[in-house]
Formats: sequence, structure tokens, C-alpha cells
Amino acid sequence: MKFSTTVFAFLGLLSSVRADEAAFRALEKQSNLLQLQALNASQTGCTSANVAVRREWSTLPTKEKHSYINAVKCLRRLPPLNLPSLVPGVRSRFDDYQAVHINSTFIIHFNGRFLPWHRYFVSVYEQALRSQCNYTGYQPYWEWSTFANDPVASPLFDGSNTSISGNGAKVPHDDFSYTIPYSGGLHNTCPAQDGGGCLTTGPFANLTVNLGPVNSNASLPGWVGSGTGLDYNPRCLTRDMGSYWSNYTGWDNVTTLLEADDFATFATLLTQGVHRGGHFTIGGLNNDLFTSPGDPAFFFHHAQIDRIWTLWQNLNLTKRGTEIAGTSTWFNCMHS
Ligand SMILES: *[C@@H]1O[C@H](CO)[C@@H](O)[C@H](O)[C@H]1NC(C)=O
Ligand SMILES: *[C@@H]1O[C@H](CO)[C@@H](O)[C@H](O)[C@H]1NC(C)=O
Ligand SMILES: *[C@@H]1O[C@H](CO)[C@@H](O)[C@H](O)[C@H]1NC(C)=O
Ligand SMILES: *[C@@H]1O[C@H](CO)[C@@H](O)[C@H](O)[C@H]1NC(C)=O
Ligand SMILES: *[C@@H]1O[C@H](CO)[C@@H](O)[C@H](O)[C@H]1NC(C)=O
Ligand SMILES: *[C@@H]1O[C@H](CO)[C@@H](O)[C@H](O)[C@H]1NC(C)=O
Ligand SMILES: *[C@@H]1O[C@H](CO)[C@@H](O)[C@H](O)[C@H]1NC(C)=O
Ligand SMILES: *[C@@H]1O[C@H](CO)[C@@H](O)[C@H](O)[C@H]1NC(C)=O
Ligand SMILES: *[C@@H]1O[C@H](CO)[C@@H](O)[C@H](O)[C@H]1NC(C)=O
Ligand SMILES: [Cu+2]
Repeated sequence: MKFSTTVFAFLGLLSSVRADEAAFRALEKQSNLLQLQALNASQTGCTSANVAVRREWSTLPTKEKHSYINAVKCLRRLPPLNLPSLVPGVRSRFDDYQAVHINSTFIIHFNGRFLPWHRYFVSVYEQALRSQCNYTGYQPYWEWSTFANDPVASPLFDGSNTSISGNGAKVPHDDFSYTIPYSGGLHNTCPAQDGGGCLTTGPFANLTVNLGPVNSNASLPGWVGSGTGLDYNPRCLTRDMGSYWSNYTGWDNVTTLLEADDFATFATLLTQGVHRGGHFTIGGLNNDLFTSPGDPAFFFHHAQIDRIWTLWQNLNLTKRGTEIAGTSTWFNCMHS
């Protein structure tokens, strides 16, 4: 009797897990259909047959994974476009993107620009991979929910040569604890997770980060500027992966987001939940609000953020296609 009770409890757990994913998949399917209908009706020449499609990393054929990884390595070999007089630390085209994010941090987060700016950012990076590094695919995304129980097991982070490298080396380190500057005291924490050191596996083992960290004491909200994170400071990329914050990126969390009624509710929930959840799941440099695009993983996380926004928009494109909220000022009206 005891045995069968346990079995039923176990089956009940499994089916509730599946039900959570099923609720999300149903909304995803409906959204995709509405999007294709809107696309076909737009008569722009853009149809379901020729539209660009971003995919989950785990669904890409091995050859495409290698091709993506090689394109990122190519960006890291190309010379920077930023002027050394403005960004003394920049060493490659890859660094250019991180420099722009650092400089813009105070005008693109905790305000109405957060989602559109990062949509544009991922798209420009994706175009650079294609036009400057011969990549023929699109920016893949990291579907957090599939891997929320064990993030390091994701094919994106499993440390193989078809991953973007795994966790950082396990080294003793402090808990993550950071008060966002000029936020009225918004504090983020995460207990020390399973890494903390440099990457040791996969294609980006020992990857060097040249810019940051930003001394936020020295920068008032505005342009960050030279001398406060844009100088040359080579060190290894760190990750500190674990599942403390990944419990904010589960199927119930993404489903709740798709059910939000208006942009302000959607964006606030997203920022507090899955956005922080994904960054802190990776940890290390990803915990840094200014310099996180120095980790190639940044673009997979933000491609997924953008996907969730797209799915939400297409559920009522007439209203949500142009809906926005907030201002362009740091922590003005968007208390998240
Ligand atoms: C959109 O148009 C294509 C042909 O151009 C067609 O194959 C597809 O079924 C249409 N999709 C929808 C959702 O109407
Ligand atoms: C930061 O951005 C502003 C506005 O585009 C620009 O004027 C300034 O030169 C940038 N600073 C650096 C260091 O890139
Ligand atoms: C891209 O492909 C072209 C044509 O094959 C080649 O000339 C060029 O060197 C390639 N660029 C890079 C960055 O690999
Ligand atoms: C990737 O790993 C496989 C299996 O270990 C190996 O056969 C292959 O040569 C590796 N490819 C590269 C580009 O390192
Ligand atoms: C990373 O760098 C360290 C120190 O320079 C070196 O000992 C190690 O072999 C490197 N590892 C890889 C995978 O390149
Ligand atoms: C910022 O200022 C606070 C308070 O003066 C100080 O405790 C902290 O160490 C400073 N941080 C940096 C990075 O200088
Ligand atoms: C989930 O996240 C919350 C908030 O960060 C934390 O208190 C809790 O311990 C986490 N739960 C698990 C199972 O990791
Ligand atoms: C996300 O999920 C966690 C754990 O189930 C829950 O505590 C939290 O309230 C959820 N957050 C959102 C924004 O749905
Ligand atoms: C879309 O939003 C508008 C405005 O709130 C509303 O009138 C309409 O019913 C919504 N459409 C759907 C399909 O939910
Ligand atoms: Cu950002």
C-alpha cells in the first residue's frame, strides 16, 4: 500500500510537470499561428515560407552549432570599431558590443527602453555574425524552462565542444550580493553556486574579458564614460552556475508572463522573474548589470527574453505590437 501511494504521488508530480509545460506550449502554438496569419496578411512579401526563424540551441544540427561557435570566435578576431580614445580597453569586434552595453547601461535598464533596446542589440549582433563572419543561421535561444532543474545539463552549457562551454571551475567564493546603484536600494543576492572560476571546458575555455568592471560610484546615471569600466582589464570569463535562481524560469513562470494583460505588468514580471533568473543561473560575469555581454551566453538569454516578448505580443498583435510603458529614465516608473 505504501509503495503504491508513493508511485501515485510520483506519477502525480510527473503529470503536473507536464501540465505546466503543456499550458505554455498551447499558448506558444496559438501565438505562432496568429503571427503567421498576420505575416501572410501583411502582404510585405514576408511569409511563413521565408521568414527568419530563431531556434533553441539543442535543436540545431552539430554542424550549425560549430558554425555559430566559429562565427563568435571570428567576431573576437576582427578589429574593434570603437575608437581607442573613447574605449581604451576594446580589443575586438566582440568587445564593441560589450562596450556599447556598458556605456548605455543607465539608459537601457529599469525603464521603458529595456525590452526594445535589448531586442535591437541582439538583432545587431546577429547581423554582425551573419554579415561579418559568414554565419548563415540566426541567433539561437536558451529555453530556460526545459533545463530549470539542472541548467548545466543543457546542451548549451554541458561543456562539450558543441556547447558554449560549461560552468566555471569550482573555487571557494563569496555569495553574490549587490545593491543596484541609484535604485533606492534594490538588492540582488544569490548564494555561492557550483562554479565561480574561469571556464575550463568547451570552445570558450579560458575566454578573456577585456572591459569592466564598472565602478558605479564613479558614474552617475547617464553615459558611463572612459575610466569607469571601459579601460583595458584582461581577465578570464567566470561563471557560477546553479539552480537557486533557475526556479524563477520554470514553465509556470513563462506561462504567467504570457497571460499578463498589459505591457507594464508583463515587463515588470519579466524583469523581476525570468530576466534576473537567467542571468543569476549563469552567474559570474552574468551577474554584472554592466558587463554581462562579455559572456557569449548573454545573447542566448536575451534571444529567449525577446522570444517571450514576441510570443506575448503575437497573442494580440493589434494592441501589443506597439504597446510600451515607462520612460527613458533609470528607475522612473518601472520599479523592477
Ligand atoms: C501563410 O502562407 C503560406 C504560403 O505563402 C502558407 O503555406 C501558410 O499556410 C500560410 N500560413 C498561415 C498561418 O496562414
Ligand atoms: C557613450 O554614448 C554617448 C552617446 O551615444 C556617446 O556620446 C559617448 O561617446 C559614448 N561613450 C563612449 C565611451 O563610448
Ligand atoms: C567569408 O566568406 C568569404 C567568401 O568565402 C571570404 O572571402 C571571407 O574571408 C569570409 N570571412 C570571414 C570573416 O571568414
Ligand atoms: C569535438 O569533440 C568530438 C568528440 O570528442 C571530437 O571527435 C571532435 O574532433 C571535436 N571537434 C573539435 C572541433 O574539437
Ligand atoms: C587556461 O589557462 C591556464 C593558465 O594560463 C592554462 O594552464 C590552461 O591550460 C588553459 N586551459 C585551456 C583549456 O586552454
Ligand atoms: C562605493 O561607495 C561605498 C560607500 O562610500 C563604498 O562602501 C564602496 O566600497 C564603494 N564601491 C566602490 C566600487 O568603490
Ligand atoms: C528559489 O528562489 C528563492 C528566491 O531566490 C529562494 O529563496 C529559494 O530557496 C529557491 N528555491 C530553491 C529550491 O532553490
Ligand atoms: C516563479 O516561480 C517561482 C517558483 O515556482 C515562484 O515562487 C515565483 O513567484 C514565480 N514568479 C513569477 C514572476 O511567476
Ligand atoms: C486585443 O486587445 C484589444 C484592446 O484591449 C481588445 O479589445 C481585443 O479583444 C483583444 N483581442 C484579443 C484577441 O484578445
Ligand atoms: Cu542589458
